[in-house]
Amino acid sequence: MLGSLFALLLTLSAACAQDPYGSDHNTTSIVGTWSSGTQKVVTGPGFADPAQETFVYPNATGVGYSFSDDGWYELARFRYIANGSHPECIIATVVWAHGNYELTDNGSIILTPIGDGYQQVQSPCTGNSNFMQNYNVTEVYMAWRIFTDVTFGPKLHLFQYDGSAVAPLFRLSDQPNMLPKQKLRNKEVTVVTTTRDGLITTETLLSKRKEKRRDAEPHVQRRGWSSFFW
Ligand SMILES: *[C@@H]1O[C@H](CO)[C@@H](O)[C@H](O)[C@H]1NC(C)=O
Ligand SMILES: *[C@@H]1O[C@H](CO)[C@@H](O)[C@H](O)[C@H]1NC(C)=O
Ligand SMILES: *[C@@H]1O[C@H](CO)[C@@H](O)[C@H](O)[C@H]1NC(C)=O
Ligand SMILES: *[C@@H]1O[C@H](CO)[C@@H](O)[C@H](O)[C@H]1NC(C)=O
Ligand SMILES: CC(=O)N[C@H]1CO[C@H](CO)[C@@H](O)[C@@H]1O
Repeated sequence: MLGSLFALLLTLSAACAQDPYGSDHNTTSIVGTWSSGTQKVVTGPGFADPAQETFVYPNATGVGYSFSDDGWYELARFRYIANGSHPECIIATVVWAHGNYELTDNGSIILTPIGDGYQQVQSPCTGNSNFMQNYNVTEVYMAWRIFTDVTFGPKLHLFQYDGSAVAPLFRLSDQPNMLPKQKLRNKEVTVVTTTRDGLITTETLLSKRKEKRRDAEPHVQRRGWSSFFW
């Protein structure tokens, strides 16, 4: 179904070079707060505290975006990456980032982070099973469309360059739910690179300090992998 939707989009964009979006698009502005699936992953203070490099884990996986009317975006994502041959080695990642977005003339959307994003990785089958990384990935989508779902209202689709679609995003609010639009984590002074068990990671000093504290105080419980399954 998404495939035919996408074919339709391509036809539309080819047909109207002047209007890369097409007439069915634009039922509403992209400005607001959007979330996929069960809509549990939402940007803003309820998800990430960049200064402390912490996350409040949502109750379900998914992705959330907010877009402001002055070109700012925020990303929140919580997902599992399956391992076919070793199901017990499923990897969980939680990501927060923000920065500037651009709606280009050819209909694509470019999300450029400002460099203070971070990611927590829970990887039960590697020696370093729970670590924090810097996350500064530019996202480019070749097209975006907003349709109106009869049940859920405005629905945002982001299309990747390989033609696949990101899970549809439902609008939670026409206002963006965002942390302050400025650098919230000083990654320059905190970066340290380490290699463990063949895994090259860029860990932050803050997360290392937390590890040390945990080692020094055995009564402080380290958040384990098992706490990520409800
Ligand atoms: C997850 O669900 C529990 C129980 O419904 C609730 O108390 C908690 O606030 C939820 N957590 C988040 C991050 O939404
Ligand atoms: C659309 O424009 C952006 C920036 O100008 C560029 O990066 C991207 O490759 C273009 N996409 C296509 C399909 O030409
Ligand atoms: C983050 O990525 C953007 C876009 O590639 C780049 O301009 C910026 O310098 C990067 N910031 C850091 C701190 O690496
Ligand atoms: C699956 O897990 C095994 C055991 O840790 C690992 O060797 C392998 O690289 C993993 N495969 C993928 C695709 O991540
Ligand atoms: C009503 C509305 O939101 N219109 C928007 C349609 O899309 C263009 C291109 O993104 C925007 O500039 C309009 O504001």
